[in-house]
Amino acid sequence: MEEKISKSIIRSFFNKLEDSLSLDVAIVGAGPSGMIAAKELALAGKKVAIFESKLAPGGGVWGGGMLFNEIVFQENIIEILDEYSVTHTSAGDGYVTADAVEVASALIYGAVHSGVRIFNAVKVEDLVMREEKISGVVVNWNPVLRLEMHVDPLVFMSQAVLDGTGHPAELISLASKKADVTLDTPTGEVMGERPMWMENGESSTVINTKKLYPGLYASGMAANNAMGGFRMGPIFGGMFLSGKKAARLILEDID
Ligand code: 48F
Repeated sequence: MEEKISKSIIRSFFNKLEDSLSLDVAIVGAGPSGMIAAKELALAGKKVAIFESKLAPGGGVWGGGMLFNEIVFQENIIEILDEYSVTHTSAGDGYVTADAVEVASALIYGAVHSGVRIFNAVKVEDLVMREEKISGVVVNWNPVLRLEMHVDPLVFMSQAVLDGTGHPAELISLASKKADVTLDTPTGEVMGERPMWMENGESSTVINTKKLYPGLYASGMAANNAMGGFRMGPIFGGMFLSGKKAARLILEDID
């Protein structure tokens, strides 16, 4: 019995792992924008994996505003909440609230149920670059990195890589600093996130969602950081629309 249980886990995990070594899309970060994009891409028939450094996918959704676990959406994205069967309550003036835990779990289930593989506790520590194109991600167990163990990583190749790492825009920064690439931003470099301005941040998140270098795309707060957009706090419509746009852009390129 004990052997059977362990063998079953090892076999099915390694099948999943081996089958993900060559991906259509590698998404870094299981925040709302990354998970929305992942589901869209998987439903379009693409092989998609999300690499999430934390144990629990969901990014900044779980905690709501200052740990009050409710989040706000604009009424114009109710259609997407309905697509995920998330309950919402009118807050007036064109806004609705939703339970942050319900939203996070719906996004996770929506992605995995559509065929996305989520590798959790796995951190992307570097990018693969081939002939002026980002071609994959370099990963390691997050606990290994946190303990600063000297352990070499493994590599997953991918036609497209989406930086959904949120505020730090880790991959875009890495591409700019380490690979010395010129990004498709006004300065060619990471512009840096600006302070809070909710309406502006919400709309700019969607506008800033783009391909920044061949093979490398940004969504959510990573896109705002790269392009110098404003932050917006616990309102999430822009993140959802950013994920949808990122998926559309990637599909146009890799289809
Ligand atoms: O920050 P996050 O939720 O991404 P997002 O889609 O959404 C932003 C909102 O949550 C919020 C906001 C809303 O208005 O401003 O902040 O932009 O999720 C990013 C995820 O990426 C993971 C991180 O743990 C989080 O779950 N992550 C960050 N760096 C890495 C990573 C990395 N190098 N490798 C793997 N995962």
